[in-house]
Amino acid sequence: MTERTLVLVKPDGVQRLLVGRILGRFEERGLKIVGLKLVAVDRTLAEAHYAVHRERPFFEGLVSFITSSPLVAVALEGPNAIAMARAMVGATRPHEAAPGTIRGDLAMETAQNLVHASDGPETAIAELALWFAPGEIVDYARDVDRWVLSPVD
Ligand code: 3AN
Repeated sequence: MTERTLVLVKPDGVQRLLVGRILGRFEERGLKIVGLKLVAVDRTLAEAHYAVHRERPFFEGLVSFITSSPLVAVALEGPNAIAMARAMVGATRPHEAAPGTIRGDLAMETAQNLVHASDGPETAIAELALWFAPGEIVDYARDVDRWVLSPVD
């Protein structure tokens, strides 16, 4: 099933010069970039994005981290894109993230774990609407898809 999901390369990824490498992993896998932008996140957007964590002790730290420096927001499309992006990102706590995942290869700390990826269909829809205005997500065909995607999909 074709899905869309939100991935954020968080401020640590931008500051560590890892944007190209992280986006490259998704792109090489075959996920289609359908939205992409650099965002200086304000407190309102940060609080909306992390609303489910509002009562958690680390909420304030999350908000101050994500507003501390720009991040890159990307909308990815593909079959099972939500689960695929989550699997590629790896476990929340980098010491539990499998080698070969982004966090398992590149991150050390939970509070600086480089990437966010939507965790389910409803979250993906809500998060894409939060981060991208309707015209900022673009439908287009890729010639390469006849070599990447099953023709019956
Ligand atoms: P994930 O990003 O893997 O979906 P969530 O949704 O449980 O993980 O947590 C959202 C973000 O909150 C994480 N990416 C991480 O940056 C931060 N976070 C989660 N748990 C902790 C914690 N115990 N201490 C500090 N930050 C945390």
